[in-house]
Amino acid sequence: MKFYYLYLFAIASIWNFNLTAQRNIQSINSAWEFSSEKNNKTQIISIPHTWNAEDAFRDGKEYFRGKGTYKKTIFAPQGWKQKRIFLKFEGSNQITSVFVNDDKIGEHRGGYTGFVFDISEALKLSKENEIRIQVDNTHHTDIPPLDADFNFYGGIYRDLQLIITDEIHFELENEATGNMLIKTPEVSADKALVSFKTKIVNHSNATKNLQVSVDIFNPGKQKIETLIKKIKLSKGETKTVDFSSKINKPELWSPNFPNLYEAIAKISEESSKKVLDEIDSRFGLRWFEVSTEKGFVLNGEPIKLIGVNRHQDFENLGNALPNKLHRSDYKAIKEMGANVIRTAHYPQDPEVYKICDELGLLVWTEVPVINDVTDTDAYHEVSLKMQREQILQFYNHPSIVMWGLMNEIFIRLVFNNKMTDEEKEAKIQTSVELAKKLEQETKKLDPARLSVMALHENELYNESGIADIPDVIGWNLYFGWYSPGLENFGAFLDEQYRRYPDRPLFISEYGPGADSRIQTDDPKAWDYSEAYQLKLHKSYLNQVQKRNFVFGMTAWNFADFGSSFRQDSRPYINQKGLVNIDRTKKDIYHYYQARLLEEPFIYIAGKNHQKRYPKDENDNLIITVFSNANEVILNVNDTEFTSGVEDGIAIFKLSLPEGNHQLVATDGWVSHTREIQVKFRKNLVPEIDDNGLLVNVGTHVNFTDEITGEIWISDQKYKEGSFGFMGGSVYQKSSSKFQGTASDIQGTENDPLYQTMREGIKAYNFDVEKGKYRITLLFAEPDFNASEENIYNLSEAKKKKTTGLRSFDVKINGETLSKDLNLARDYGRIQAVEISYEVKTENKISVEFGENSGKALLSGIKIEKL
Ligand code: GCB
Repeated sequence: MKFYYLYLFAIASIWNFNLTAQRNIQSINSAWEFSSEKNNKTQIISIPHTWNAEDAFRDGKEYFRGKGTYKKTIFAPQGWKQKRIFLKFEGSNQITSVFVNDDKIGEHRGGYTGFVFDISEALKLSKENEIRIQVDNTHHTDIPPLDADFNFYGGIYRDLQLIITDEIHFELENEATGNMLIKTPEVSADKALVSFKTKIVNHSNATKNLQVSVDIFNPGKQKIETLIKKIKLSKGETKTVDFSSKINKPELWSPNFPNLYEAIAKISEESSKKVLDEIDSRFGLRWFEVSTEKGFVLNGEPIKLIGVNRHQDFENLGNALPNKLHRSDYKAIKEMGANVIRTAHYPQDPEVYKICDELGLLVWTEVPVINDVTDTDAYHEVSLKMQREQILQFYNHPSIVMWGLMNEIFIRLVFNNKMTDEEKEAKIQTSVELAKKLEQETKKLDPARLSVMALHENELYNESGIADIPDVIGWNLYFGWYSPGLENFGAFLDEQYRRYPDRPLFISEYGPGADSRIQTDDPKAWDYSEAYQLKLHKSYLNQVQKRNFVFGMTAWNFADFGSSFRQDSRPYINQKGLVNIDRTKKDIYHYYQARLLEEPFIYIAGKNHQKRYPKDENDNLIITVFSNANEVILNVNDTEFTSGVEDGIAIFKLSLPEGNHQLVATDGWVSHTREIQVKFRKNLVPEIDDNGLLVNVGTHVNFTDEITGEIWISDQKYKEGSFGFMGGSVYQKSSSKFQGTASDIQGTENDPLYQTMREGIKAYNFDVEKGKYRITLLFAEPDFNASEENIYNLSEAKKKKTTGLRSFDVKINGETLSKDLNLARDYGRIQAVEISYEVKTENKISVEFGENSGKALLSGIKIEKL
């Protein structure tokens, strides 16, 4: 037994020796005691962590913004005596203060970049030390973002590391957090000039003779050069050590060939050659330019940039994601065929830039200066610091081609009718000033990449001169959504080009909200159907493809994301994603594959539209196939149909009998299969059973209840022998939005079912046969202007006036079953109300609505045979 212990000890010391030769980087994510101002009961949590993963989706705007405290003790061994100990944060939102044994070590402002604290002096050796980290995500007028359409989840939401170095080490404490800067001032197919800048620190008590070296490895991992310098470093001194190298016939980096070189820098004792510290970084060699004539040109080849924005949050996790999920998002983006991404409105996890380098995705990354600016030196300073941190920390990534300065900085101002003209002018001035400073800082640190700014559709950006500041402009354009007319998109671009012929343009955002539960073959703006999402994206892609002066586009957004004040068809979620917040794919994701992938691709749209309800055998149903071939064959129950493909879409209009059908689409190379079920509307009433017939009243879309799997089919007008409404009109809060009301309907997950309705309805009829039935009526009182403050609902369309309370009677086959039903009074506004009645009939059911005051309304009706 004794021998065994000795043996272990021997292994441990050898291992220790190896570790102490270089820096020791450990994650320190596990088992923190967490409490907050809101809930001071201590919980044990692991980092990445946010305290808003649930309440931002439950409490909306009221999600908790305040202070949270993380605590743990660490034992500092005597062996750390001649070491330096650092805490490295990859990101923590948004003011982070670190205390060791109650000594405040420092504070960092800003939630999206990394930072490092040196805790060496505060640690007590051979003792337990308390590390206390206080994080505060309270709204702060001096820290961007001030306001935005995403959640500001609080907490240490990215990895945390403990780094133990020798007393002589590469500097970690500054804004670059220890990154060696690798610049490529000149790259061509023949040669690349590369420079390496490191900073070394001597924390010991003596002057040291050191050797600093950089080993360069090619993409095949072979060492191609070692650069060496001898440096004398006095005690307490920090020195910059630069190297440069020329690489002949470089293996260039591009989306198709993401070749990565690697540099490993070491500090060694000059005499013994003992390695004291080591850092490494990958880098890539590429060059690019952009112009209105040629668009974006990478390594001499024009390349249209097409991709997505990506927010960093996820279902049930908020922003606290393991790296694996960052990776899987970017893999899915690459598999979609994208070649560019925009990191939405802020720098993302360091893992993100690594994976973009590896996969070959070009990157626009920006600081969270969004919607509004505070006119204080402190606000300007934090913004500039964020940009410095972003650039210095991510400098070496060849994927990054654009540094974003700000997003839609005038949007608050334009929609603010409480500000005076002078106040607005002052706001414009401070925004322009800040943009200039950010541009200057960006160019000072990195003259080689493009600076960019995202604008919303407003002339003020041109008038104020702010659009002239960066190298290129990104327009966030929502024609066909917030502004009317898909075709107005191209017209807007042409007008900009006519006025600013030398200004390369990028479409930094576009897209409508879409909900996988909502399906139709007759899409309309704001119906949240997947079909409308397809219509809009197809139109934008076509319009951009035609225009060289538009060098790229990024759809808004890769995934649905949390936005606490939103009241779309899923409350508190912005639904413009190509995939859902849980990353299940919407049809549109596959459409991009058909448009962008080079290898054969085929996909039958309608994963969530498998049950179809044509009127009868003469009514065609539409099967949409996405493909990048010229022609597609669709096999339906062993009969073949052929269709040409236009803009990635083949449309088949089929009249199929009732029942299940297997569809197999192929282009001769690849194939895709889908099952669909057909049921004629004309048979719904005659064949009604205990599963019932469910109608989504007041709308042209079908809605699937995700919990029960039931489909509420689109509404229809009553005709003898069938079913449908009589009288009234579709309720729309805004005339251009086929959405009903945008309010979050209380007491249900099926918001869209209740949001759309028929107002002034006189009756709903079913020509059933004799029997006993249950009739269920769904209602919601919509007259509550909950969403009118939503600045993102930019449409000028006038909102309907509140019509006040309403009261009506419900009669079934002449018998009054609910008298004086007053939804607001009896149940509350925007509340899901469901009332069922059991009735017997000889041959017909007629549900009549007798208005006492105001207009009757109905959101849904279900009839079951008992
Ligand atoms: C925008 C904003 C973005 C929003 C988006 C939307 O223009 O830049 O942050 O999320 O519109 O969906 O309204």
